Amino acid sequence: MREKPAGDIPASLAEALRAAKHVAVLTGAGVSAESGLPTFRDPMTGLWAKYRPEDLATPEAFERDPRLVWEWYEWRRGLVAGARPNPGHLALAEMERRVPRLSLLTQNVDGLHQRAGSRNVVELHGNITRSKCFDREHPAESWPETGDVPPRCPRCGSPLRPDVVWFGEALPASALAAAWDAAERCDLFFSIGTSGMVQPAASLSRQALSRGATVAIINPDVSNFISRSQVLIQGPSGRVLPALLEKAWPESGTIHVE
Ligand code: BV8
Repeated sequence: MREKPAGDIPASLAEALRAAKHVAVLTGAGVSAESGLPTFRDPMTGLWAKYRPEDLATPEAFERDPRLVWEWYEWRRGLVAGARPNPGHLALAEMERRVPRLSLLTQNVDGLHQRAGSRNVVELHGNITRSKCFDREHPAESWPETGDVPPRCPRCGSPLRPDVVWFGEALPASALAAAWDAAERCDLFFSIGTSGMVQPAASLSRQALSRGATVAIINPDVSNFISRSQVLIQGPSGRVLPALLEKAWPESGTIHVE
């Protein structure tokens, strides 16, 4: 296991980034932690303290109590609206501008990568700021305020839900195909801010490794990534990623990601 404290970026990784033809990056909730958004590992607080995300983020939970699930997402949408991209998001957008090709595969549903300027973003689990109806998946950008909670689909009247992938639901086929393709073709794969617990996203780094890519893990907690074949960098992505860019492109001076 090659564990590196934050800020101590292996020169070999910086060189691999400079030389990379196709970089794939898998991000998880940890990348948005420094934007103030709770991760799934964080205990839920306040009104939601007695619930576990995996118990609310399911079609069964919505069918059982649509109001509760809709209100949980409304609370989260409020947090997302008040959040801003952090230096980790901005560094990934800068990285995309510096390498020939970068595929950003995110498990996050907060849209902060796009707001940071990343362009080639694959949303594996959807996006919390979009809504659709439960029965027919009609996209809904606006709806009449009738007092219904959840509101009703303007086209078919079925209850609206967030446009995210719940546990037990299939990922969007095009997103999953793009993610597998990136994992197979990339020469450098980063897994950043994810506990690697949720499938099928968690299998992408193994796929990259099996195809001979260099795999680097960036996480303050690298304990469950014991592996001889991965580069482990222990630290918060908001600090490690800007340091990595500065090490890879020192000639560019301080890369401003504030
Ligand atoms: C599927 C959207 C099949 C919703 C999410 C039984 C039945 C069905 C399926 C299953 C089953 N058993 C298992 C499964 C598979 C299941 C699964 O993996 N379950 C887990 C719990 C075992 N997967 C699924 O159900 C998937 N679908 O399998 O479909 C299928 C096929 C055909 C037809 C029908 C079905 C769907 C999974 C997607 C679920 N939706 N999100 C919402 O957001 O509300 S998942 C959600 O949780 C997130 O998107 C994310 O992916 C996941 C949490 O993971 P992380 O992002 O890693 O976050 P986490 O909190 O875990 O970790 C944070 C990390 O950050 C930590 O490591 C921490 O150390 C680090 N960190 C903290 N601070 C920082 C940091 N890192 C860097 N910097 C910092 N500052």
